[in-house]
Amino acid sequence: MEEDVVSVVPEDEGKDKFKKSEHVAFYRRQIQGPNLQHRALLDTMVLTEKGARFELLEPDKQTRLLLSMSPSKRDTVRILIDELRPVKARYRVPDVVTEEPQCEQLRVDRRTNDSVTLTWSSGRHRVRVWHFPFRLEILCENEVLVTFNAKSKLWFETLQDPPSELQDDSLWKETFRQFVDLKANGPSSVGADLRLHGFRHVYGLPEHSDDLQLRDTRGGEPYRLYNLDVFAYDLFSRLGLYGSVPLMVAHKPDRTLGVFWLNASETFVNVQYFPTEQQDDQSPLVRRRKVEPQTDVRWLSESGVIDCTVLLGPNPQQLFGQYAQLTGFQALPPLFALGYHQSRWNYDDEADVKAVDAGFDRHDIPYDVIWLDIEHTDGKRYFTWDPVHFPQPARLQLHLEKKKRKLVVISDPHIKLDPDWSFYCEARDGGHFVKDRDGQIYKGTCWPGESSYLDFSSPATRAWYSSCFSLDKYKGSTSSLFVWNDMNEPSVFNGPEQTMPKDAVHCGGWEHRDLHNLYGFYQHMATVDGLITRSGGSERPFVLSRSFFAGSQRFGAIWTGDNVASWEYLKISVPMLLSLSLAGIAFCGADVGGFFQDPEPELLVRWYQAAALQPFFRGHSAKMMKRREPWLFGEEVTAAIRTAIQQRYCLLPYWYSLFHQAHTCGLPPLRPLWVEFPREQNTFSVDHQYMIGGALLVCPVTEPGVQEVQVLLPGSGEIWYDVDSAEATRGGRTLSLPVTLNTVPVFQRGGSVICRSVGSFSCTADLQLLPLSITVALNCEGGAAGQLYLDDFHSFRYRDTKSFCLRRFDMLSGRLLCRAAGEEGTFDCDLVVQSVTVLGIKSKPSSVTVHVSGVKDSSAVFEHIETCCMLTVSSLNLRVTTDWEMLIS
Ligand code: NBV
Repeated sequence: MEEDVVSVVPEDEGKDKFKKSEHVAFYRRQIQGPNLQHRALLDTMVLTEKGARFELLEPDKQTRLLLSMSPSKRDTVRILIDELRPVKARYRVPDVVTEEPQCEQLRVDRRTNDSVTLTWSSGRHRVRVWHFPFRLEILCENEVLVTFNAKSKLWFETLQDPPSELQDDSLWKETFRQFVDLKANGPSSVGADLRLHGFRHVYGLPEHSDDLQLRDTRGGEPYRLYNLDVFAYDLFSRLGLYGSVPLMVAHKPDRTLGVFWLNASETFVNVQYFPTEQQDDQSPLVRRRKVEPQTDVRWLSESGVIDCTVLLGPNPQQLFGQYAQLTGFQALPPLFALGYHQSRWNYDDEADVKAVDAGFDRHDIPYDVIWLDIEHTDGKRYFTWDPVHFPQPARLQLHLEKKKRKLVVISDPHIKLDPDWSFYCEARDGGHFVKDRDGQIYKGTCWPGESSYLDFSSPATRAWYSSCFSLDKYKGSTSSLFVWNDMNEPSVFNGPEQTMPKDAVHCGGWEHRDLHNLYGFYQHMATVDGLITRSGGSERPFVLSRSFFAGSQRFGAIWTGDNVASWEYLKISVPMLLSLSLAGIAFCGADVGGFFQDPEPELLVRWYQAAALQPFFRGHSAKMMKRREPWLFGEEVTAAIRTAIQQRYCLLPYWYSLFHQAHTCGLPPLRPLWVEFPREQNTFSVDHQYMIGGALLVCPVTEPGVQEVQVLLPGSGEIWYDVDSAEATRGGRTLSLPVTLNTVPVFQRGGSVICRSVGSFSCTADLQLLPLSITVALNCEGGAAGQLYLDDFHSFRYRDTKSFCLRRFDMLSGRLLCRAAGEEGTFDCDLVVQSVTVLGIKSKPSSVTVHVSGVKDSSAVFEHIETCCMLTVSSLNLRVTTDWEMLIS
């Protein structure tokens, strides 16, 4: 198998197979091109219910554009620019924006010869359009927040009819290595710049293997958004990886805003911070001239239109809500998907799967899902089973299902060109394949050899593909089988940059160039629909995808692809996952242990510890790597991994509640510190620590042989409680914390309440059987609050019949209340609270009493440990769905 991988990543070719920005013609044209002198023709303004429209004119080239601007009730402003009179339609990204925002009526606030100022809502926000040079300013009160076209970088190549002879190579034809791209529409690129006033921190634009805060790109590569299969990707790189989300998030102490550039073609982004670091370092004299902080960003895309939405926040929570409203909320995963997943390329056969499954039980390590990679199929024909190694797949699933565990199998988008295979024939005859530029079915090579690629951009193809997951059609599948979409950038071994040629043609005649970054998004969508339909619409699906775009959060989980078993890759997984989380992709994870190469045991342990505290938690490794099930490295390692996974399971009530929050409010479970501490400037660049929800701060150990870690505990008014020792530390300082191999530095924030399950899990289904413990961490005022969300953990009944339960815990003045939070659902269950621990109680109380539904129930058993100010009330049996209160006096 090693040979296979080497042939995919040949040594001599290595990373040269990927383009740098200098190799890309449209990028060169825009960067080297002149600033164009666009004018906004103010007299052409039309106000409609949807906002305002203006014509733009660029006199040199006589380019006429139409600018539409729509402010929404949720404080977003959409700026759309297309050709005024196009010779043919340009691609507009469908299916990503879930709901056209409700528009606000604009009113003219002020008009001069040079500009017109429009206002909406209570008059707090305004938009000012300048005639010449054309600028569009977005203001809040009187402060300009964003200037569109501040540097006159607006660029719009209008479509033309092809010339009779191709002259200029780069306009109609572009060559990279041996690959020739014939551009059906000629030059078609668009671009624009935005100035973000007062901001010195921008984030987002996943996926890149880099720090969380975006870098100044002067003198280096721009951020590239172009979905590519990059095996063992380089670290600290701005080149494209498997997925793209064109959302940039900017933050300063009093405002968070977002810029969403809805374009699915190859896109570059340049970032420039002001003052520059040099200006910052200059003498006080120079500094006194005070260079106002600002960030200039420039977006450049190969085709499509300019469709740019500015999300005005103003706080991080509102920003997440605005973005989710636009592109969709995180799907609520079935609970099992939040458990631990055990994968490997490949588990060899049914006996191997059963042995690994039994190994988890034998070693008392919980897990929920075992995964099968490409070798499970009959000759890399997805939807089939290898008849020798997996002769009885349904029986295997039943075996797992008896233990409430699941099987995930891979399903890639390339379809083996095999005229004797009914699946291939159906796809071919149904017109479901992408075409080449000559109108023939496109052929490329991938795992099965010569293959064709399903055209997931076609609704008919998606519907057909979805139907292939029905239990009667997908032989050997059962309702406990779930799916993994890999190679869906798409990866084409013999294609340019190992992907599909841009001049391939999709349904509707659109070139692949127009929608490249949407390919994986659409496969993910179709697979999810397939699983939902398979269950008659009642069960929540689980699908993992490698490629993604804005909005992929609606479908399920993504992971960061082919990483490497080294400390550096463990470390970079944290900012990569934070960046994804900021861009809405909340259910994300990295291969635990590293996909390629063999981790040393210490690295493996540290990776489990970190990933147990991240949303998607899967161990995975490449075929040529040594086996690494958790029990293969001696008892010390097994024990450390067992503890990490068991602790993850105990924290599931909290994780599940956070996913419910992501599903309803758009807030990601994994958050950079600044999201919770928006005014604390020293958190703005921190990306080796993070928050899980609002309550837990995590500082994973990502270096070998560490005996002490430095943990930044933000907020001078905060109290932080070490989750292991219960020891309290004031915030606003960096703590030196001694660590052993078993320490995972986690702190609970004073003012929060967390629910955990108590006991030993074998899989997530045990959550229903185990009692809960509640940890109340008091803040300086002696208060704390938190929520718990529950439902049946697998169906859509929470949505369709409101069968859910959302509880609130409030602690104030020694009184802990358990009540319904907001809207009441209809879900009831027997889960009980067994113990309550209160952190931060200095002196021993004289009594603790419990009242259930207003009636005094009993005096409770409690213990107070003075050294760590901890009160534990035990032997309780309080139904979590019933109202109760606890009085500590
Ligand atoms: O299907 C094999 C692998 C898979 O295990 C991995 O997780 C994917 O990222 N796949 C890539 C293709 C082969 C990579 C060399």
